[in-house]
Amino acid sequence: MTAEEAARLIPSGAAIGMSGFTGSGYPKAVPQALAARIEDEHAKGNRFKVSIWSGASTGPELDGALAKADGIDFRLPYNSDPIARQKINAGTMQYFDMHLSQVAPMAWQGFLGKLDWAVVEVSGITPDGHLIPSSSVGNNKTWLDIAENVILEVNAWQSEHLLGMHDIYYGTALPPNRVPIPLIRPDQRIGEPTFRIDPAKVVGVVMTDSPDRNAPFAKPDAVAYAIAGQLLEFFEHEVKVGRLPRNLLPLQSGVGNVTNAVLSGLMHGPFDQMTSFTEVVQDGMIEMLETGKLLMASATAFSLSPEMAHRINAEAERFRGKLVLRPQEISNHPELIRRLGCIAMNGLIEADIYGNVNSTHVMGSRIQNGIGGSGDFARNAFLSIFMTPSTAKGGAISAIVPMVAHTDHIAQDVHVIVTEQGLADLRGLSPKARAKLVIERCAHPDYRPMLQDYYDRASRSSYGLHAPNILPEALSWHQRFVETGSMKP
Ligand code: 0RQ
Repeated sequence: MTAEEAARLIPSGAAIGMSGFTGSGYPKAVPQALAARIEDEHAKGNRFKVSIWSGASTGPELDGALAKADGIDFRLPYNSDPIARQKINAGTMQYFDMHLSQVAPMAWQGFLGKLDWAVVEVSGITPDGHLIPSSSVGNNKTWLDIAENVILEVNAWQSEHLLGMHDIYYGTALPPNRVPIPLIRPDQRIGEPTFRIDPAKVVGVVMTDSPDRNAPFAKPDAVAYAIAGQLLEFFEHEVKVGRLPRNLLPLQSGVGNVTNAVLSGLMHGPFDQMTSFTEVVQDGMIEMLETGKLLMASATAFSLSPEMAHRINAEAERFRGKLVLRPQEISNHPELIRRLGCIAMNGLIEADIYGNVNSTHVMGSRIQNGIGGSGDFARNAFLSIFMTPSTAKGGAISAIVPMVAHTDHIAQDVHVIVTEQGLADLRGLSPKARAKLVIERCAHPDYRPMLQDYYDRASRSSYGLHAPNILPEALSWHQRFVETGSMKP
């Protein structure tokens, strides 16, 4: 059927499980047709809103179009769309930001309510009625299993040679019937190459031919390279003292400028035969696969530049043995991250002198994206690293503050903090020892004396001297930014 016919089937108030993860594998036609329908209904004075559940961020044709139409009442679990972000922060869209590994189990547990519809992009349908996943897996298995009605978008832009790259594991169960997940190596396949689907639930199939939202990567700047340099030196040191093997441990890397610079550093560094157990495969990883630096990568989605996406589509067959795409409850599963001993590398908004990290809320109240998989990995990794430029907004904001205005990752889950200024290895240190290192190594010189002064005065007057703080002053830097546009006095 056409996308418009499919969109006409979905009523206002529906909860819809959409495919899609970091700009890949999301449906492109039905959400836009639904947004147009919502705009029509609103023009007639009728209320029309839906709830959107996804894998992670999607694209402008989905979150962007529906948010612009004021059509989203409730959204989970991760968003990076600027229009949706603006609506969430204006208080007109409800948003439930949650750990990505927990979405599927929570959906089965019924905590999220009933899922009425699934709209899922696939790259094909096999003659025996199985679905060939496209460029992300995300929560699709769960949406297809639990939704009452299913609409499929079959996207001809996605390569048919993706068949065989995915590993869809059907062995998860709820307590008390949960059993260990039999994965002990990142390259292992424990599931099936396709999704199962009850054909009776499929009420529509829409053909599309549209590319994923593949944004070009910004070339890493000097700050990103400085951070990457610090980190590579640290890895070499850890190998030398015998705390990491020569080929490191399975790498998890967040997306963005800085992590891309780290990947590019690893590409030219001394480590070989590395593996990756992560959430998204970016350009840097594909380049490392090509040179053999990286043996394989396991993830739940691609997040590629347009050129690289084109290449993967053209050469999917060649990469099939080296890439595994899994459901996000498996790619981000705490049990597997702990067992494999991943090295987690994620970005942050701000960290405090004691090592607590805020990944999500600017000035404690305005959501940037969401926690994504950072919590799944940080808590369970062998080594949990957070990286950031030491300042934001042209120096008006210090990324190192006396107290974070929102906490996503408690100090226990933050082993190492790296900025372009330096690296602080916080493992095994008391709060006071952590503060000394974070101020000395990570803070920008413009803010270092201010932090030292705060810490010195707190050490004299704090209610307790385990993690000294001056409560009325701890968040005053944030308040100053809100009032004056700068954290500087
Ligand atoms: O805003 O675009 O308006 O200029 O935040 O910051 O420096 O470009 O860094 O792209 O690596 O994002 C934490 C947001 C960092 C990301 C975060 C503003 C800054 C800019 C982006 P502008 P940068 P990055 C698994 C891991 C959570 C999810 C996660 C993230 C924008 O890493 O979403 O880790 N993490 N997933 O100006 C005010 C500060 C700021 C600040 C940065 N202190 N105050 N604004 N910004 N620091 C991977 C996946 O989930 C796929």
